[in-house]
Amino acid sequence: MIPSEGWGVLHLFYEVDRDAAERDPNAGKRVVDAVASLEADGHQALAFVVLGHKADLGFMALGPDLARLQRFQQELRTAPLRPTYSYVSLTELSEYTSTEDDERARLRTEEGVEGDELEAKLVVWRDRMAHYQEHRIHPQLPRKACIGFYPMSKRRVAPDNWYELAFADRKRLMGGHARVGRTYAGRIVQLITGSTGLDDWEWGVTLLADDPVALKDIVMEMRFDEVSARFGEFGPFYTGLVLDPADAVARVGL
Ligand code: 76R
Repeated sequence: MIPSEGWGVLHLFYEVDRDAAERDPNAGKRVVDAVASLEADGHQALAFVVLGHKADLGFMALGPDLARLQRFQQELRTAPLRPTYSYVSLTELSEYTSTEDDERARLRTEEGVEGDELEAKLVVWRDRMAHYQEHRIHPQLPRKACIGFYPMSKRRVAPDNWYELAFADRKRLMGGHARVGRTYAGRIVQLITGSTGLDDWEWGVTLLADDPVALKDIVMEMRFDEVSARFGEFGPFYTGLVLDPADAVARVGL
């Protein structure tokens, strides 16, 4: 089941059924094999141990085929794992990304560039955007030490109903958001995946960082940004340590 645009994304959280795990010494290997076989089929997965009692173990799995992702989910169900939470989303392009006209206007007003120089800068810009968009829709998950995941929505309660704002206002507000975000380049890799109509919130936010302080800082700073301050509504937050799958299952007693 291949969506017409974007990849499927599953965030899966489990607690270990200790009694069943004791009777099933091969369970850890089956989980590790399930991850390896998913990856061999052209999908990606991150395994992580979860801090706090919301879960023991988590996986973020993504790739082109929803049926293949469901098979992975089903393979994990044969292990002594009790599901505690899950989230379903698709990678997507943003409707607020700068257009060529936006960039042309920015180059004129902010950089004072015209003519051939402007056209040359636009060629570079187009190439960078093509890469950027490709990465957004078909992300390659980097390996970072920490993962944060939470679902969120935009508020729909008057007078702060995001969906009643004009496109130009939403775009301006998202521009401010992106400016804050870009100051975290190098510290944070973010994946915003769309789940409107697919799961209980509108987006899944996945943050990857080597330093957990970066997870805390970015969310804190964004709370002061108008989009999050006025319109952000948040679900549960999960924080995990990303490990090789074999280490992750061993750490939780599988
Ligand atoms: O097109 C782009 O990706 C560039 C601009 C951009 C958009 C459109 C962007 C940049 N984001 C966009 C969309 Mn984001 N983002 C979040 C959160 O905790 C919170 O308050 C919010 C959770 C974080 C931490 C974050 C980080 N972003 C979105 C959307 C969809 C909105 C819509 O369509 O209505 C959501 C829900 C969302 C939420 N954002 C960035 C970041 C960072 C770090 C960046 C800079 C990325 C970069 O330039 O590489």
